Amino acid sequence: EEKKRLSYEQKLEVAEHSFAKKILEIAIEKRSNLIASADFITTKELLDFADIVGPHIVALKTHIDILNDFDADETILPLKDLATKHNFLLMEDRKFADIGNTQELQFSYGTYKISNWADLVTSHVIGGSKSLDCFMNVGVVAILGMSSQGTLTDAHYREEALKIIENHPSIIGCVAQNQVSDQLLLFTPGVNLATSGDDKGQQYNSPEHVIKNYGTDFIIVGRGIYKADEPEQEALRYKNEGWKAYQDSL
Ligand code: 5FU
Repeated sequence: EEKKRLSYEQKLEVAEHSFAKKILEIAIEKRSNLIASADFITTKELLDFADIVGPHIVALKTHIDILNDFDADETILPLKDLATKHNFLLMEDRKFADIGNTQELQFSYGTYKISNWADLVTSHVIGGSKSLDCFMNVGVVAILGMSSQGTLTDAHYREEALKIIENHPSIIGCVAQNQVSDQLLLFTPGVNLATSGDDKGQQYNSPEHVIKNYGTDFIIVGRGIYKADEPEQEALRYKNEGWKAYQDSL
């Protein structure tokens, strides 16, 4: 028996965090629950991709530290312009995992100055609740469970992690491969229509599987889209599959 879920409109009514509201509003407006992961090593590829898939996504997920040619003016300024042009959020998948003081430094200083441009950041909660207090003016998406084979995020870890996640005001939701409570937004990576995994431990499910079985709010698709021959067409395919599964599960 598939779980009946809250609609994006219902989640919007109870959402408290401004970035939770923002991503829900974009989902409703675009009729999309798709986040594209843009795991490119050059700025040109990143920007070209963002412009092509931008109309179809609610957020673009980056690993900004894998760019070979990162430059605040050449990378971030045009990326922010594209986010405004196409109305999507910027989600930096930094996966913070340190003490609060260090995370505060990693969030605002160094090469990437994430706090200047990211709307959402991912963070582990392994450092405990107070380690997350440094994330101001950003929506935190906490890592509850990972998609990779052999991950240590087992049931006991997740139970303890949820106590932090459900009680921290900066956390808008979590990354997980399982159902969570209605007040959290659920982001699920490890989504691919063509294959069941890679040779480095990644494990995939279909958009329909995660949305109907876990109640996923936002699917995160990387290689399924950016490695496709026609990324825009493939983005549309995932967007349509994701939206249909969402509507079916209401
Ligand atoms: F937290 C996680 C996780 O549990 N699994 C993931 O795959 C994050 N990810 C990210 O989603 C990962 O770092 C990639 O950026 C992306 C998945 O990419 P793929 O090409 O669709 O496998």
